[in-house]
Amino acid sequence: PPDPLQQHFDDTIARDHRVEPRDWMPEGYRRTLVRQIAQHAHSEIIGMQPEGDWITRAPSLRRKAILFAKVQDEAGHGLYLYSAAETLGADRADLTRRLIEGRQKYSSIFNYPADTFADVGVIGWFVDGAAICNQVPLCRSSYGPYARAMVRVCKEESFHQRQGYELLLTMMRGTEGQRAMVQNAVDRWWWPSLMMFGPPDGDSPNSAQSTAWKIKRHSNDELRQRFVDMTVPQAERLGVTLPDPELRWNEERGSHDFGTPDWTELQRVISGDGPRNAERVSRRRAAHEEGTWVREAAAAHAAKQAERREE
Ligand code: FAQ
Repeated sequence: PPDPLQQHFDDTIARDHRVEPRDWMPEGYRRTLVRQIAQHAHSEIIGMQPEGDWITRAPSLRRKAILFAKVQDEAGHGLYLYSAAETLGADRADLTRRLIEGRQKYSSIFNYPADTFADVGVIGWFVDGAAICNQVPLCRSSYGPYARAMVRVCKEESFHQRQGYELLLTMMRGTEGQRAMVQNAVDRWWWPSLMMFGPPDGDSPNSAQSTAWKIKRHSNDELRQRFVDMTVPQAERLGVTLPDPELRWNEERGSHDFGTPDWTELQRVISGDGPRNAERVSRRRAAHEEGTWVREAAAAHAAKQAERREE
């Protein structure tokens, strides 16, 4: 006879209803979600570093205030996502330990350096733009707490994307040197941004199952295509060239054809050998260790409060 719990879960997925924390779920579903949500949370937190490097060097008070707010938002997204992982029984301290011991992944994109202030703009435009393409469909992901978190996160990401693009528009109206700085940042971030969507579909071991469970709603290549189609007209408006000689409009497909990212580079960066992997993780570890006293103080305070309530 069919297992009634499994049957209920299958029906929930088939009807496009949401799976909630108290519902029974297959162990593989839980494991996949913890994996993806934890990687996503780690990406937000590690992702504070490349732009965070520019907070003290922002060229004006206005740019500094914007950048500060943006980087703080990323921290908020990370904490929000760790909470979503906790609804699946994951332990936040354990997830952090896995990150700083190099046992859990975070997005490849944050292992590249932000060399100039134009990088801040390009990160907003490309990296937040790619994050939006990837995350808007996750608002309809089958797991309730993750889907709901994505709604709020996407709203903030779209502000992030606009601040980046606006920064670049301003630089493009500036000096020859500033325009060159923007083009240089575009050249360095374009291919790594395309890699954010993951390996090509034929080489994506998790896709079939995650799609069947409606965690993923579109394939890695579909979302990559959507990002390219969205970004090309923005590049034209801005007056920069995307560094891909194969990039052209395909009338028949109603989409852009584009070149192939260097997939060996993605594998290398994911496996720890990118330009900034060691620095990103060691800074995360140092911040965690320096924050020990804060966590201890907060725990002591909470214990005292609980004791008082009992009295
Ligand atoms: N980097 O079978 P698939 C942000 C791994 S946005 C590193 O295709 P899946 C906002 C993958 O985990 C960035 N690893 O896997 C922000 C898997 O390894 P595993 C974060 C990658 O899960 C902006 C293996 O390769 N966004 O933070 C990458 O079905 C600006 C095989 O791949 C998310 O995490 C990569 N690029 O699809 C913050 C979105 N690609 O776990 C600050 C949620 C693949 O089996 C500043 N995640 N891998 O050992 C997802 O949508 C999916 O997990 C994918 C990968 C699409 C990333």
